[in-house]
Amino acid sequence: MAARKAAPKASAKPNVSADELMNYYREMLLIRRFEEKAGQLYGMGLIGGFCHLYIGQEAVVVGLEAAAEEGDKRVTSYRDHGHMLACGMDPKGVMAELTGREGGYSKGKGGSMHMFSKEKHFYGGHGIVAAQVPIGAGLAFADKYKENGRVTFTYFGDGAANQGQVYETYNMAELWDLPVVFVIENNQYAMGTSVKRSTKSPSLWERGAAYGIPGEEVDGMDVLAVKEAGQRAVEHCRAGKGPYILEVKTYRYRGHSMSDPAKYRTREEVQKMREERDPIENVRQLLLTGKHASEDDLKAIDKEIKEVVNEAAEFSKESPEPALEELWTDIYATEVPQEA
Ligand SMILES: Cc1ncc(C[n+]2csc(CCOP(=O)(O)OP(=O)(O)O)c2C)c(N)n1
Ligand SMILES: [Mg+2]
Repeated sequence: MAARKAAPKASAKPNVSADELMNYYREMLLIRRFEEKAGQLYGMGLIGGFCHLYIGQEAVVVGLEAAAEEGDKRVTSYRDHGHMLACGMDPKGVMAELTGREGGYSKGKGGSMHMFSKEKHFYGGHGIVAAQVPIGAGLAFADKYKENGRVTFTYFGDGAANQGQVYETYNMAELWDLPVVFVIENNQYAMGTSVKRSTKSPSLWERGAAYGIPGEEVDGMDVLAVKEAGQRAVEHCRAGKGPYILEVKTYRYRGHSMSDPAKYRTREEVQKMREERDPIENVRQLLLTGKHASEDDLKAIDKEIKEVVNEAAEFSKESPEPALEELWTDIYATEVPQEA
């Protein structure tokens, strides 16, 4: 099947209810405030190891989660806090994992890059660039085998898109018509290498054509455009037509991880994105101009969300470090989990 051209962008006056807009606003703001707090805790020495913030990319996961149904799965890279919050994982459990505490999703043994939730069908959190891509196809294979109608969202970056295992996965996923949405979060940089320096062909989604996988480019700073594209992708997968690729054009405001020399782009470039394209500010403007909320309403929401995040930070400080015996648990699976 031939890949098709990018879909038109969402209209300026979107056909969306006030409640829906408000939900997107809250969900994106929760990710932003959570990540700001994680950055602070890192600065205070409370988070060890690596920590990759998602600030700027919030519309990607929030838009795609709006296209997901109960039971759909997701798997992603190390830049994973936003994905966990957007699929409904508890901010307390995520923050406590970041600080390496017993109350964390991996009992404090996994840290920022290695968290999982069977309940929310979140399969990690993977530190090896692109390793999650074949895992995503494997999850989709299981669903196809079980004929349960579920779809797997497999997220990876523009840097990961140059890894060989992505293309082995594309081939098998299309060959077996697996229900997997490949989401390329193109934030324009790998660690410090811009897409322009690493990639000859400017369009990453079009590579799917070589394998017969359709796809499209999406404006990742526009949550409504992401949701619409997500719905097209999910519909394709659920209809049994195999995988679909979404190349979501986004931007990260912070460094690659907490140590980043920031020499590969200008401050002005980052500032321009923040001022002109911020995904949360875009929805804020839609809420205000549509008279769905007042400045005061939005301030109250921000306050509420900051409280949720502060509680998560408190919980993560109070939760004890895992006991030494925990070193010997959760290493091997002794039985295959049975899941619907
Ligand atoms: C196989 C492998 N090679 C290199 C690294 C080091 N590394 C970690 S993140 C990264 C950049 C990946 O960039 P991208 O896929 O665009 O994701 P982003 O960080 O922008 O979300 C690299 C090279 C790694 N973790 N794994
Ligand atoms: Mg990138």
